[in-house]
Amino acid sequence: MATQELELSLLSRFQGVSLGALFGDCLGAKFETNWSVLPYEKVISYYETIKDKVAMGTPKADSGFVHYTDDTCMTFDLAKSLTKNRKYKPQDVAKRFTETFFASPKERNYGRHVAKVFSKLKENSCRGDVYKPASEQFGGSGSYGNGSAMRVSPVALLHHDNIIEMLTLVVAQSKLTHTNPRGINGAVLQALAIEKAMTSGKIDNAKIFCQELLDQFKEITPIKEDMEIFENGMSNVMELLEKESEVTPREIVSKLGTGVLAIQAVPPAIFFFLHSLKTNNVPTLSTYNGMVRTVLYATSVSHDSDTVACMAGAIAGAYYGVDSIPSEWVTACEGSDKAMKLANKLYKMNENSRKNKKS
Ligand code: F2R
Ligand code: MG
Ligand code: MG
Repeated sequence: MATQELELSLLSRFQGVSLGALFGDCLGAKFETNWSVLPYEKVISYYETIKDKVAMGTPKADSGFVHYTDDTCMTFDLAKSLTKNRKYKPQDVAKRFTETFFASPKERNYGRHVAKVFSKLKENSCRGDVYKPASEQFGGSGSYGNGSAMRVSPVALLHHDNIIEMLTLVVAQSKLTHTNPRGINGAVLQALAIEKAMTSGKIDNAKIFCQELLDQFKEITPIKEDMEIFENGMSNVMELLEKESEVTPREIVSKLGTGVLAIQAVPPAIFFFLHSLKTNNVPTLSTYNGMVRTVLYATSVSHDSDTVACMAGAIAGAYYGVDSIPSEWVTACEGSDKAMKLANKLYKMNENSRKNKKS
């Protein structure tokens, strides 16, 4: 990795998280409904076509023509609520989630069951106990889908450098839609992965990064039920990382999942980021930088391509910074201006709280 990548400003990393998540969601969205491993060439061809379209100025790309999905809708809603209110207001987040869902219930491809949460919230005008509808999902066991992990990046940014506050908010915002411990812990692990990538210098050993992340997760997560499932998932990530370039897409899918559940999505996102650190681990992708390798890799191999690429993109953005995202793709993605503005606001808020902590 080039030296400049090790000397990134914190602001570049914040913007990288926000735009990396958006880039992953927008690129992966095209293939989400395929639910199969795709040849790398198919995803590369789509990626290059979009770049060419922007370079040629067609179609008009001012507001973005590659559309985002529920992953970004919910990320924006959460980020907007946190930045506007300057604190977590559950009723306001619930209201934003619900209003955005009902503005386009089909087009953004929300999870099949989470719609019930929004309907119940709407019935009560997002007043009273806004956590109740989520707690009633799946006969009271709550959702363990990947939906609370896919939107968690603003929380990692707001509370960068303050893990306790970060995890308190990760858990609270998860419970608005996902109350099952596996759903919540997916979000905890994703937030910790973003923070670790953001605070890392050059990562020389992917397995050590993974082991340290798992150790921190086990020690610090406030949700102690069903931990083994994530321990197993992360152990499988480490096993695959040991194999270096030999690992096949089919092995990844059978060992890790890459699907709609939190346990099938967060460990794979971490794997795609870590396995892409070395330029030649996936030879077909070796002409691209680390950020692009990560997102193309996650998109090609994942069943839930938009969501795993969104999460992998956020982690990669924390590590490589915003300049690693191709400018044509920033232009092409719907919402890139908004993602940038929200990252800047979260950066300011975080900077202020770090200053206040010191004084
Ligand atoms: N779901 C999609 N895309 C597919 C398009 C669906 C289409 N609208 C359709 O109706 O066919 N994309 C988005 O959903 C994922 C995030 O989902 P989220 O927010 O976690 O939703 P949900 O509904 O809570 O959970 C998803 C599925 O997980 C299974 N599941 C969860 N908890 C369960 C439990 N306790 N017991 C059994 N199953 C459980 C269910 O199959 C849920 O449907 C992202 O991919 C996002 O992009
Ligand atoms: Mg989606
Ligand atoms: Mg998805």
